[in-house]
Amino acid sequence: MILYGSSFSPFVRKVIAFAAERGVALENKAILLGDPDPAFRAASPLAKMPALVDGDFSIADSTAIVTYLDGVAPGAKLIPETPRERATVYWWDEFADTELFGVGRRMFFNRVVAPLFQRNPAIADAADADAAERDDLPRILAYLEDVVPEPGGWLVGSSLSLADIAVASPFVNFDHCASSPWADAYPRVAAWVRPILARPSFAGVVDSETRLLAKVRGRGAA
Ligand SMILES: N[C@@H](CCC(=O)N[C@@H](CS)C(=O)NCC(=O)O)C(=O)O
Repeated sequence: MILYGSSFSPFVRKVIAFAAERGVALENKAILLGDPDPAFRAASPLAKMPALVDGDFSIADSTAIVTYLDGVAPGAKLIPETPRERATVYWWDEFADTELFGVGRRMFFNRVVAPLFQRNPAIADAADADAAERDDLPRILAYLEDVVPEPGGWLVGSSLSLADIAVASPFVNFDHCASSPWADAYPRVAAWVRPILARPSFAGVVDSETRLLAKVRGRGAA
């Protein structure tokens, strides 16, 4: 299977980690935002990453992709079957894709993507990144601080699920670009999310992102 996208996108990283947890081998074809690659465009009608191609089947949207992977891969599922657990997993997935991503996008785009990857500081709105971190991130992290399980616990049920993977993924972007370490102010969130990001399914991809970012920062642009 081919996965189009850059792992710097929390949506793409979510799919990569999910596939690794489910033992699905993906060939990751790195693309840029709005990439003109015809194969990517054919798989992603809205030109958003990620998109997946599996033989003659293609599908875009991270949630649609992980739902497909969970269905086709043998072994224990990461999206539960029971109505309440399944609904709750999708609620967390939506929380990650909207609330966490919404704030993270303003920080990561303006501090990393525009100035460093796109070499276009003119479109980087530093004030908006600061406002997102100062005014909006605390509300979301304070909510999580109240509801995350004890370290070693899971957001839904008694084992790892899509919920944990989806909510953990945007934290990598916060780590890449937050001006003050969020973990100091939200210790329960940190104690829950750190072990998830240390799992092999996340660790490899996070490490390669961190190394690439250090290189790009070292030379001032991509
Ligand atoms: N709901 C989609 C969102 C995907 C998305 O917004 N991806 C961003 C990158 S983080 C993108 O490709 N944006 C390009 C654009 O909006 O043109 C998903 O879960 O995959």
